Amino acid sequence: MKILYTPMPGLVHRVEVVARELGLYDAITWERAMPYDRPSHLTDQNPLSKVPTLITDDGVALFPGMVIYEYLESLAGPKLYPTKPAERWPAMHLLSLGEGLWDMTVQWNNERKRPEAEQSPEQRARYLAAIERVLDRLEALAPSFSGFHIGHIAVAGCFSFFDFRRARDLETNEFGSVMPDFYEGRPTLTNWLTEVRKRPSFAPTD
Ligand SMILES: N[C@@H](CCC(=O)N[C@@H](CS)C(=O)NCC(=O)O)C(=O)O
Repeated sequence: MKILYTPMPGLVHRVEVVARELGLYDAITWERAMPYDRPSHLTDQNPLSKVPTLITDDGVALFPGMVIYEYLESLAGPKLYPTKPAERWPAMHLLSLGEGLWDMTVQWNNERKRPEAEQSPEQRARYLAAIERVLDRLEALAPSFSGFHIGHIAVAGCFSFFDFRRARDLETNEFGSVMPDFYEGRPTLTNWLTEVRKRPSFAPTD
């Protein structure tokens, strides 16, 4: 099977963490695709031109990330999706928060990448407010986090992108603004992140 994705130095993608946790990383051909360039090797498989996209050995293209995680779990699990209802649905709640956080961050980032005259400050503020609300919810939930499951990967994986993006903003100022420090004022979440990201599966590939 193959996964089309966008490797970046120092950034670990959630789909990579899932593949490592399930022992499938080496069974996958990892192929670079830049979604905003709409390359045909990506759009032929996923007309939305989004990464990650997985192509099974039978030639079925799977996306978005949540479907890929479930597919990988079906091959090598059960491991990352709790099976008892009392644990499963809170884990799914975290997965939804983590995926939504990612999507909202991508939208915020895309908005600030547009030429300044075309940007909508209201829209940017709406995205940012949603991001902050999700993070506040995660801070409130963090004391109850236990074990390690797909919801935790979805949440912690966002912070790999936050670290990457904020460091790059501070270094290059390429979009004329700096991503906020999303750790600030969220000590419980920060402590949990520090621990969970010690897992070998969160180490960047390069
Ligand atoms: N929720 C989606 C998020 C994927 C996503 O936003 N990917 C971005 C790159 S970080 C992308 O492909 N953007 C291209 C576009 O939106 O046109 C998933 O899990 O697959």
